[in-house]
Amino acid sequence: MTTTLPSGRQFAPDFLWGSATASYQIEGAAHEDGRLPSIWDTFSRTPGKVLNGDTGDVAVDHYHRVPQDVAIMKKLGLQAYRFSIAWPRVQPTGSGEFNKLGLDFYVDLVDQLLAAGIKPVVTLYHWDLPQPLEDEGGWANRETAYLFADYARKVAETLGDKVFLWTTLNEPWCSAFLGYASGVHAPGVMDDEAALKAVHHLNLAHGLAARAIKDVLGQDTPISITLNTHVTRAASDAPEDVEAKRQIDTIANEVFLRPVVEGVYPPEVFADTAHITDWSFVQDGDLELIQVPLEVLGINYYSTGRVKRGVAAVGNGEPGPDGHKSAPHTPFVGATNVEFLPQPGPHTAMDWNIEPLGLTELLLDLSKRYPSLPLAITENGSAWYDTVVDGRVHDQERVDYLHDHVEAVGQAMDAGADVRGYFVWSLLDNFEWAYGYDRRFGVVHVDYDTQVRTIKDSGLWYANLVATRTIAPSTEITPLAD
Ligand code: GCO
Repeated sequence: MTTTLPSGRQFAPDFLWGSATASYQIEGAAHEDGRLPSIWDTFSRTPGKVLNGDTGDVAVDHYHRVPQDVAIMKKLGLQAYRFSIAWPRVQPTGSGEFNKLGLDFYVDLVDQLLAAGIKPVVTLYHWDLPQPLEDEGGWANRETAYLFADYARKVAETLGDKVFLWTTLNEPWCSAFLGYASGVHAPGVMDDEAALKAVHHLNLAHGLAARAIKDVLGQDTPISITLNTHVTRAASDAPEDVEAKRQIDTIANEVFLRPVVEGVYPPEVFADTAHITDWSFVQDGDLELIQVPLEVLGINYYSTGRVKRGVAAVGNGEPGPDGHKSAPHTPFVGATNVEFLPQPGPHTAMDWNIEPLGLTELLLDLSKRYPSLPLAITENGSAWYDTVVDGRVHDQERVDYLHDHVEAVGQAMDAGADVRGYFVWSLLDNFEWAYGYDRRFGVVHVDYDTQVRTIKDSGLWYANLVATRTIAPSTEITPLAD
């Protein structure tokens, strides 16, 4: 891939540059200092669920390498670092007793970040639900939302106002639909009604946790949520293709956006899913609880989709016509006769297409809908098969990808989008969920045998962007100042 967008753009000094990670993907120490299993510990130990049988037992051993990893962030000049708190490390069973060693780990991490001049951006839930809660139904059980708020309250009491921004949930769409509908993520359930209950209880958890944090730290405490808002286009203007897009937008985006920002569910979702549930699990007053003013809406963006009315590519988990492993159930619950089409153009190692201007389109759509709601790119990046050669990683495709997507953000801002920051996914190569360690997203390479970190060319390029606030050509890799 080469770059398709111009270089040279300069960003304002107050635009925030960071990187993002998640607890289960990087920490390791899965059985240490009181941490108990999450649904991802269980899922990754279930044969056939994760490529090569990989687990997060060790990951990239961040739990034991915080000083080293914070030093790398400082070397890259990062202004902020988005990380998640492992609920089963802080409150091992998900309810009752809290674990001081677990809380202390995050107090220390935050203190080290602040000492390095790096703003801590905390995600309270990035998919590692304590297993005992799943044993009681997990996100399909309303009680989990209340327990999440109790956990959020404790973390807020512990970390206090050292946290720059609180993010309640990361990608509730993945938690609900990959976890409870297609089953390709933990907990691996395939039950459409459970998935829709999970949608609602995750939304409720967001609202209850946001209120708990504000109750502890003050009503002006900055709260956010991170959504992987899908960018899906209709294959044609034919009404049936436009309807296919509408169905995907409803179940992938609107069932989170509308309640969180507007306090309502999209009415279409009730008709789309009437054959699955009557939504009686939504109780009076829930939507008022869910709608809490957001400081910023976090957006994770990677690629785009294209749909037409056709035959949904689901099956028995065997490879589908395009060679992809078809999910036994579609995560797009309620969407009928929607077929995802192969996307043209270059693709990453995740087989995701590369379309930077899809990010521009998304940011402009959201800023037009919600003009007074600031946005932040809380994840953007690409996976490639990187190798270390003579102490360097020449990941040109990743540099090209970052170059174009950062420019795409700038173009949205030129057109009026209020974007406050950009977090590259990811700081370190890490456990990529069902793909295990096979796919590398880091701007820093990790040798999984030795845990040696090597800053990739993409990390050097990103560090120069942060330092100069200017998009250099992707062929210009500037060594770090000593
Ligand atoms: C997500 C998660 C990350 C992933 C990244 C690449 O967006 O799915 O937030 O944990 O690792 O996006 O898939």
